[in-house]
Amino acid sequence: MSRSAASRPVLRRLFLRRLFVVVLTALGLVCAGLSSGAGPATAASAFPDTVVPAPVSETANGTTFTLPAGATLTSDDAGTGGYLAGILRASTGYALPLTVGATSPGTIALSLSGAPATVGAEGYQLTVSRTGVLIQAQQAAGLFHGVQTLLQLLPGAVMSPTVQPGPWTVAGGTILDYPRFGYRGAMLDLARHFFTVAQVERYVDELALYKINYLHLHLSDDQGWRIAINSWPNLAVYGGSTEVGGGPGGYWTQADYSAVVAYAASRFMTVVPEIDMPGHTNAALASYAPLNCNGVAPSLYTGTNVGFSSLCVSLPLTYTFVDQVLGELAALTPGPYLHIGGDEASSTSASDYATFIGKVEQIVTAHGKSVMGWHNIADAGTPPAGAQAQFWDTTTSAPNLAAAAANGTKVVMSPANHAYLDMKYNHRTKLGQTWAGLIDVNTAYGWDPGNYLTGVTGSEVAGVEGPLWTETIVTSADIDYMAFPRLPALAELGWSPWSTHSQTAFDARLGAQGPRWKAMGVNYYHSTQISWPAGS
Ligand code: TNX
Repeated sequence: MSRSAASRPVLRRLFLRRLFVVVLTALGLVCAGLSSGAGPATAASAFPDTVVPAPVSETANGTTFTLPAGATLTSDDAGTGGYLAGILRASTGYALPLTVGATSPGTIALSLSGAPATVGAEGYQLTVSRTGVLIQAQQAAGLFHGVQTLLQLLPGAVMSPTVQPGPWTVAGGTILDYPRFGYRGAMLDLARHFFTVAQVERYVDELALYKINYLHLHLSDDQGWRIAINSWPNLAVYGGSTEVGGGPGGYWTQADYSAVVAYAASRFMTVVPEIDMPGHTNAALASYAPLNCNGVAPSLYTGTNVGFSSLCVSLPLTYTFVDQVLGELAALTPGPYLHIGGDEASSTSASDYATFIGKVEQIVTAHGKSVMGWHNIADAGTPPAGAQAQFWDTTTSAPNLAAAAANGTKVVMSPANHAYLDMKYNHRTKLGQTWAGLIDVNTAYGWDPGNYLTGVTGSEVAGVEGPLWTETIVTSADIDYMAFPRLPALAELGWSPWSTHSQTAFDARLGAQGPRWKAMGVNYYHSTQISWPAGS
């Protein structure tokens, strides 16, 4: 018997075995598809479940793409191309030359043509083939969000600022994605503790990873005034000179503020500045005696009580003050909203409150901006057209807000017992407060912003926002600890269709962020509700 004849049965057996495996695999894929029964999402199980917020639809194609050392980048948007190149060059060590507006696509191509109309202003389509990656969008914001998804499909080490070994492999397939809500915000309180431009830009970079598109800055409160106002210089110089606990405080110049606005814009994030009124105004009242009804300036305040201060509603100077402050802020702010606060005005009578809020709303409108305020502004009647009211309470009903919503006011959802990033995770959490409850990941994720408040329908909801009040928050490490991992939970509620909502699937996707935060040096809370990959 020749050697080849002897090996023939072996070959046949091998062939049959391989055929068997192929058939089984195909059957498995079909069954997975049938059992999930959800159209394009059926192949999602074959895509690694690592993306937060969950995309609208994913279809795996069974191939993989590995970034070669000689890869090139092309982008129709210079800023977003440069952003991606910066991250990839740092961690891969590859040259990754970037061409802006090239006619033929690079290995990774960001293109403003050919995206399906369904992606809208912020969505994108991402296609990973064996040879490259194509992100298509209608607008640059969509390219930026597609880039975030691509980064989350790559190994977590891609977020490292230093060169890592790779390989840089991505599962092949197509993702089609766009947001459920147009407003996906995060708020930082600069008043209780002061934060520098660099600290806020760091937070902006972290928020951008989760497709947050509004940055709300709480710029004034009882304990500090944080933005220079040329017509009222003592506000910043004196009113900004301390903070909770009596530290030195600080303030931003107008150039500082503009730098943050521009930096946020480079991450497709719109700044919403807040001047909280008529309560939460001790720093302003301390800076200018004539703003007080009795003409006497109170002392600066470094405690954490709320509800003791009020602008003087009957004083004409109050409205000159508001007009000049909001006028300067409006001129510095390209975004559509000025946030006028309006919360916890317990030292202002109900009728004074209504008078004051009504006048301030007109001032905002006169400066060409739309009103945003805490939901209490609805107690003063329906705000002007284009307004947004931000729900912050722990109830599920707010009748005046529902009435305003029925009259056209949009609602931003920040229920304190789910969305407040300054609540403790559990009783052992050193930072934070407990008045709205303890909020671990499951509580942060377990609610539906579009179906939460009695009498407020999904179409009346503009979106979500995670406020981070800073009575107990002092450093960037503190910010990280309170925002991560809860902020991504809120970001997913704001972006992903409710049909993708699943605590178990979310927990797995969230766990996949651990190695990214580790690579970036984000000081996140290792919630015991999540199984974090070893070493993260
Ligand atoms: C309530 S909720 C506040 C803030 C505090 C926060 C602390 C709201 C609109 N106002 O003044 O900083 O609680 O959690």
